[in-house]
Amino acid sequence: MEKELLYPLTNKFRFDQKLDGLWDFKFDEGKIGQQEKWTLGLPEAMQMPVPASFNDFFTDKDSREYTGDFWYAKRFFVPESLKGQMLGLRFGAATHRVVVYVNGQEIRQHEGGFLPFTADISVAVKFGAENLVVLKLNNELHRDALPAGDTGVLKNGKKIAKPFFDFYNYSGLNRSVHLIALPQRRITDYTVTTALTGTAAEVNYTVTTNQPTATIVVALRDERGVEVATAQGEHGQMKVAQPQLWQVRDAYLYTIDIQLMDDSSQMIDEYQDQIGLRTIKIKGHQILINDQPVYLKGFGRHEDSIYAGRAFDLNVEKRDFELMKWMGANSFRTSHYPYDEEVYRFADREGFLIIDEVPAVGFKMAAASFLGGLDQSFFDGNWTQALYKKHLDQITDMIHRDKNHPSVLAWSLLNEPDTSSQSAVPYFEKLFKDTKSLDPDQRPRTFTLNEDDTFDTSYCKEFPDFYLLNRYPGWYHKWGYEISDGEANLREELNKWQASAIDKPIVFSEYGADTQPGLHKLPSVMWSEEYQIELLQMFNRVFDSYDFIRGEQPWNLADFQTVEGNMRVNGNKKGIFTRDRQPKEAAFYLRKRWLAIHNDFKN
Ligand code: CKX
Repeated sequence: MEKELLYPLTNKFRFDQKLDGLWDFKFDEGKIGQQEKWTLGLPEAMQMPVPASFNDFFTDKDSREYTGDFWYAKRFFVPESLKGQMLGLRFGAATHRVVVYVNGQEIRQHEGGFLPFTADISVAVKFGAENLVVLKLNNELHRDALPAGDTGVLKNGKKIAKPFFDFYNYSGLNRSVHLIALPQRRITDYTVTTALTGTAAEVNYTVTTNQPTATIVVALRDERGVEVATAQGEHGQMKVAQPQLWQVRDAYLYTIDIQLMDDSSQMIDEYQDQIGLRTIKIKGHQILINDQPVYLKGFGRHEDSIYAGRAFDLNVEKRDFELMKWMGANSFRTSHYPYDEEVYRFADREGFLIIDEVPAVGFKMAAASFLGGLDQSFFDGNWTQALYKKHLDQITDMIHRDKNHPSVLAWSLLNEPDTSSQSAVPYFEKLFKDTKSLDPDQRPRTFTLNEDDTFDTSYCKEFPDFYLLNRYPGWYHKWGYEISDGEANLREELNKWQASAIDKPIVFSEYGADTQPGLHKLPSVMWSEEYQIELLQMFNRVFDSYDFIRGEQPWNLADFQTVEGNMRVNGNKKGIFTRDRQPKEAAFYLRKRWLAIHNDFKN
């Protein structure tokens, strides 16, 4: 059960109940919890909402910045009627590592704060009775963990998170916790891929179960509920004549219904999901969806909002989708970690393309310069072996979790790693080799190239199937009145890509200017609303001059929280929208551009 990541649902065979709400919560600065038997309940606990990051609720800084161990606990009732089922607790995310105890018994450990995991609690659970789940979390940052950073200690003994990345280390149970019950004999996973043949679509599927002798029956139904294809067996193909394809911003979803039958043809499990029929290819410098070229317009985003930090909030998500639709966007990157599963379900429904990113961020010592600069190659460090294992684990889980979403266009395996030294090459060689066959849909794999990793300096240009460039002329260099030199330098680099033998698309996955909403200046000055527009105009001029640029995703959809620093005024202000999701002037400019650019722009 612990490797199963199917999204929970309730039906005749399966049970899903969210345990969201108020949980007990306690910091454990002195690391006394274990010894004082907090595994049996938290003494004098405070109340903490779940899902939420704990940080921004507090009014004192020691609590907000707390780094170390902290505990959550909740009592929950397990009905007698679930007896005989496999009982589990499924955590959407726990930052960054956790030990799970049920009724005092240790059940499992997990590391990785942005992906779900299930604890099989069958051995400890009491039926028809109240149970207690206690969690010991830890939010420290390390160089051999994702996302990468250090944990420092102040002279007063308090720990401090020192991220090598530019988003706040929001911590806690940021996503829902589910109590699930599954049949003992069950479907454990499924995969679908699509091939297009003339006017038909072939849906190739694989179903895995823990019952090798059971019969698997699969059906596909259209949006009216009409059955369009069926098949039997653990692998197979369903042919859909005249399919309604999943198209960018024009989604169509079929329901896949998987049934498991025992020897006497009795149904023993059923799983249903929504899938889209579409293909993805990279051909020359084109990104093709259903063999049609698509130009990406969208954003780098964050899961970030006031009060609850990095918590998944359906309301914020709904607003973000409405904003993206209003802007004329068709895509986004889950910078810099896999998002809550509901995000992908939204995107499936709305026809958005997702570049799905693993939290391999901060793999660059210079990124620590936000905090004081450590100039050595990240991949020369003695931590890379331990890190690699966690990195591969998290890519594996991300692909396992998200592989059936029609919205997922590509896998971003790292953000802004240091690739301008030879020592990165073995790590990348291994990473791209080990991840090659993880996705049955063989989606393109990529990573973002930071400013310092240019056409001339990056040693890892051979690896991605297409390129994501993060570039900041006009902001981090050649800023203000010098922006014209920034444009010239950018063109110089792009001319080199163009003149090279490389024939792959480039998507600009980050560029932007921090902007204080309401600050106006004529002529413009950095931080003003006018300057943000001028910077976007400069980039757009450049994008429109090169055919191989096949997408633009400015940084960021909305302002977001970061660590404190002399480069940040209460967070990163490169949002096209404010943190409370209202437009800056740039939104109106960009909207006009994007509404005039169709999905097939440049073809
Ligand atoms: N790229 C020079 C990664 C993002 C940051 C963005 C920024 C950087 C820029 C790297 O996570 O927020 O500084 O605005």
